[in-house]
Amino acid sequence: MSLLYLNGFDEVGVHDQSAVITGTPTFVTGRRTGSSALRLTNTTQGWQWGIPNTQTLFLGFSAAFSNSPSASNDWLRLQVGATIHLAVRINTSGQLVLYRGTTSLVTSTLTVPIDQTWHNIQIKAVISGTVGEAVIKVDETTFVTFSGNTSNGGAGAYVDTVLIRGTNSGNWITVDDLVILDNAGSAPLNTWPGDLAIETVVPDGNGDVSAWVGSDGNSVDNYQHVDDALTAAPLMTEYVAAAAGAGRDLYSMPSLPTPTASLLAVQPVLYLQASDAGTAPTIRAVGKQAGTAAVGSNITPAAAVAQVLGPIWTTTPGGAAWSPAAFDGLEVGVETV
Ligand SMILES: [Ca+2]
Ligand SMILES: [Ca+2]
Ligand SMILES: [Ca+2]
Ligand SMILES: [Ca+2]
Repeated sequence: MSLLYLNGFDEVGVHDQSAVITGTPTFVTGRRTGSSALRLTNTTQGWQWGIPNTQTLFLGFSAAFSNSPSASNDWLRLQVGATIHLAVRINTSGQLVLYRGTTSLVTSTLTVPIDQTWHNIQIKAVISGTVGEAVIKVDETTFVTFSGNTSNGGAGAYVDTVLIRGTNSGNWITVDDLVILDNAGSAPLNTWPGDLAIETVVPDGNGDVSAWVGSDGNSVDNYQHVDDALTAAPLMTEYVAAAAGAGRDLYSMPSLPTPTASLLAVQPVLYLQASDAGTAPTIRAVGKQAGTAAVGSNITPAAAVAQVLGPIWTTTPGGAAWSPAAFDGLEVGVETV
């Protein structure tokens, strides 16, 4: 792996089922027009991801801090199970404080503006009892550097859980455009991610194949049932459906909102539900571009509607680097087998 996780927090009210959410975070206007972001307003509100065991980790996101964050509470944790290897706090001056468990390691001299505006934050962590490392950059400037023991209590020398949470009642942290990488694979997705944007787009037309049946009872213009902005439940007033063996349903995708940007990866996001009590068919996400298809791993939909993250495609189905033009030619969809 290289890019382990990404989230643009654009899907208001529905969340990837791999995340553990505590409290009731809210969604607010994100960094870009039409985008949303995650807001955490106290320590009871948290958003936690499980990732593969990772010793060298890069984390990138943008954050905005409101008035008076509490230096008493972690707002970021890198954990193995419930053990906190590294944590970050921020005081009311905007100084970042790096912790190993509850032991303070470094307090930054520089300060993050507590000004409710976006700042890009990047973190490198190497978990080790002897040769560990932690670096925090804010808006590309290094704020914190630490070398030594980053492994709390001798627990596994890796991270399997990333948690972001609020620090203080009523004083929010807002997070957007979050990526988690390791140092495997090839550049640029094996190192500092830089300031990335995660755009959420929906289908804009029919693809090559329309083998599923839409909620209007036919297979004409199926894309119209999967083209709605992901803003509110219920999710299944419009849908496409299929039994086992139906084959593919593919949809064309729009041009990206920022066509001059470099495109690093694409991830399909599915909302799935087994519609009756029988054995649900196996579903796979499909991407097709320039005549070549990439197929994700098997998914068994649950009885309750759930957001399921598809594969992270770091190349086109044909193995080429992504470009905005390549994305414009992509068809995304599903198949049953
Ligand atoms: Ca967003
Ligand atoms: Ca139709
Ligand atoms: Ca629609
Ligand atoms: Ca297109």
